[in-house]
Amino acid sequence: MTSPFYDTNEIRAAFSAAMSTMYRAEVPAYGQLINIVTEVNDTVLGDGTATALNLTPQEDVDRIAQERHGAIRLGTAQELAMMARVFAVMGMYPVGYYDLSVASVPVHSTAFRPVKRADLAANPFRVFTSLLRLELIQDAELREKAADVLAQRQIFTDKAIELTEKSERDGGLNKADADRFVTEALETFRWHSDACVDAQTFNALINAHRLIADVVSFRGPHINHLTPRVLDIDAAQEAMIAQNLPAKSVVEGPPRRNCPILLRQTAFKALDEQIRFPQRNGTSDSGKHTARFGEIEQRGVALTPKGRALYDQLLAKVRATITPAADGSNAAAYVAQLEQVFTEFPDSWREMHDQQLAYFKYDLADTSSRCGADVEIKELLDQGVLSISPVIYEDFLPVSAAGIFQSNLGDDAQDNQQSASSQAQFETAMGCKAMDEFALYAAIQSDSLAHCIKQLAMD
Ligand code: OOG
Ligand code: NI
Repeated sequence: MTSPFYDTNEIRAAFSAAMSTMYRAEVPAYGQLINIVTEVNDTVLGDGTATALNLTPQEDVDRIAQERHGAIRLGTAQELAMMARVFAVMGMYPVGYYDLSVASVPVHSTAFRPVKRADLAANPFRVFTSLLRLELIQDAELREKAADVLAQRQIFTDKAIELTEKSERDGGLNKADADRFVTEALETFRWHSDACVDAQTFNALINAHRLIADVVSFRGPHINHLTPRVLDIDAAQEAMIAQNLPAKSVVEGPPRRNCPILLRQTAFKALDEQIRFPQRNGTSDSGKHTARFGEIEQRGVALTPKGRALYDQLLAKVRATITPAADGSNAAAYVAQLEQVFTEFPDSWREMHDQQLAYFKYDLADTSSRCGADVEIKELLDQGVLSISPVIYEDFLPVSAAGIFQSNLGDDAQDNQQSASSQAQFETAMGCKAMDEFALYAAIQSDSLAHCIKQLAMD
């Protein structure tokens, strides 16, 4: 029997496409970035360099042109809880927990994304979603004012809420409702140039922390960037610079490698945008805000806890000797140090596999082979019976995210002392638990192996 409901993967794909169209119209430089990425990806896929990446054609390659992530920052627990329900309608669930207070950014975050292999292959759209920690505003009066402003806003349309409830009640939405849902949900992410606080409050919030002003001063959590996936981020970075986009001075994450790991990211800096403040006599003051930027990323293999520990250890070792200066003055020295230190991280798929540093999908390369269940996997790989391809990393990196936040808050971002938050507090606010990313990757790996073993054992 076919389902009466529209596929959640289709809803997510439609939403992601609608968001891209909206953002392209709002931030023209994003369109420029998409063109750069498309060109670089076409080159890489066309000239054979992609072979080394060992991508799975029906999964990684097919989805690449539509692939992107976005980010929003929410103000209250209620907003986060409702947002989780809205994302669930599109088959997106919270994965992972990121405490950004370690980088003096007063938020904690999760990423909403599809979790199953087939759903990721259909469309991997993700939204990095942060919740403001208002308790970090030290001035009690300003803190109350901010809480009041947030309490008065409704970031979801009535229809978006109604359709979310309908989907929860019925177990899905039909095509017409799904189309309407996408249009209504999009409203939450739209940019509003009219601030909902006066200029004086805005400036007080900016002084407390630029991020607090960004969250509290507007009617909704405007999408602050949308990030396409590129297969060669260094080529894309060069093209950005050549086209005068204000690119960040270094690429965040691991160095360039033959076999990419985790996530490398770069961005162009936030744009100055004209905003208007309401005044009592009905006129308005104008001002400026920097909120929205463009970002690109190159994704590599997902690491196991062991691989991730090695990555964290090597990155910490680099950063103990040199951290990238905001003005880019030591960029070359930083990259040299990064490359040197990361020579310790094996750079072949097979080594990473054998040392259990990363997750892989197994495929039956020789479908005529048969064998018992007791054969070693390494032996089957050596014999060419099995082949491996990387499970792509679908999540984010806290040090990189902090770098992205900071480069877009202005280089004068305050260095406040902040108390650490906790995943439990975040989950209480959200009303559900965040899934463990490692468990999801491990399941993709073991399912693919089980599938191969079953075929091998068949007579
Ligand atoms: C989110 C920054 C994090 C990433 O790619 O690491 C992020 C934000 O600025 O709201 O998107
Ligand atoms: Ni991002």
